[in-house]
Amino acid sequence: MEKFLQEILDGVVNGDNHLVPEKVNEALEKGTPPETVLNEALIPAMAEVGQRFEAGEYFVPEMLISARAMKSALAILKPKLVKINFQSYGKIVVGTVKGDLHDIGKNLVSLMLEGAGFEVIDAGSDVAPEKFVEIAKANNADLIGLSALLTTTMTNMKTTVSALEQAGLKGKIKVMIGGAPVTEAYAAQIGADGYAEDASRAVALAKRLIDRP
Ligand code: B1M
Repeated sequence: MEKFLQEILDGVVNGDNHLVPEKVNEALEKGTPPETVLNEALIPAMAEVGQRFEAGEYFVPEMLISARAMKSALAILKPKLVKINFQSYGKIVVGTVKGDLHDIGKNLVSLMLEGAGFEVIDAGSDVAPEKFVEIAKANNADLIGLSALLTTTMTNMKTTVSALEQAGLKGKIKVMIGGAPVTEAYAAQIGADGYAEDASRAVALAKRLIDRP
C-alpha cells in the first residue's frame, strides 16, 4: 500500500483529526482517485476500529474519535465523489433505523445515490418507523433506504416495513435495506424490496427498484 494511504488509515484508527484531512488533501493533490482513498484507507480503517473494539482494546470514546476523523475525510471527498448526474432518477428517503446512531455508512450511501442523480432526503439517524413514512409521504418519495448497524436495531427495519404497510403505501414506495448485520435473506424475510451490501451496490439496486437502467 502507498505510504500516504497507510498514513490516512492509521490516522483514522488513531482518531487523528488534524493529520487525516491534511493527508487526504495531499493524496488528492497527488492525483489519487477519491474512490481509492475511500476504499483502500477509510473503509478498512473503520473495520480495524471495529476489530479493536471487539478485542476490548477500544471503547466507545475511541470509536467516536475515529468516526470524527472519518467524517472529516468524507467531507473533503464528498464534492469529488458527487459529480452530480443531472438526470433525476427519483426521490429516496435515507436514514438509520430507530435506536441506531451509526450514520457513516448511511451518509456514504446517500452520497453515492446523490452522485448517481437521485434526490436524497436525509432523515438522519435513530429514525422512528412512523417518521420514515411521514417524510416519504410528505416528499412524494419513490424509495425508502434503511440502514442498521446493530443486531438489536435491525428489527426496526421490519417495524418500518409494517408502518408503510399500515399506511397503505407498501409496494408504492419501495424499501431497500443495508448495513453490516443485514442480509439478502433478512430483506426477504421482512418484506423489504431489496438489500445492498455496499454503497455502490445500493445505487444499482435503487435504479433497479424504480425500474431505470
Ligand atoms: Co458501534 N458498533 N456501537 N459505534 N461501531 C459496531 C457496528 C460493531 C460491529 C463494533 C464491534 O463490536 N465490532 C458493534 C455492533 C455489534 C452488533 O450489533 N452485532 C457496535 C456496538 C456494539 C456499538 C454500541 C452498542 C457500543 C456501546 O455503546 N457499548 C453503540 C451503539 C450506539 C447506538 O447506535 N445506539 C455503538 C456506538 C458507536 C459510535 C457512536 C461510537 C460510533 C458511530 C459514530 C457514527 O456513525 N456517527 C461507532 C462506530 C464507528 C462503529 C464501527 C467501529 C464502525 C461503523 C462504520 O462507520 N463503518 C462498527 C464496527 C464495524 O462496522 N466494523 C461498530 C464504516 C461504514 C462505511 O460502514 O456502516 O457498515 P457501514 O456501511 C457500509 C455497508 O454496511 C453498507 O454500505 C456502507 C458503505 O459501503 N450500508 C448500506 C450501510 N447502510 C446501508 C444502507 C443501504 C445499503 C447499504 O441501503 C439503504
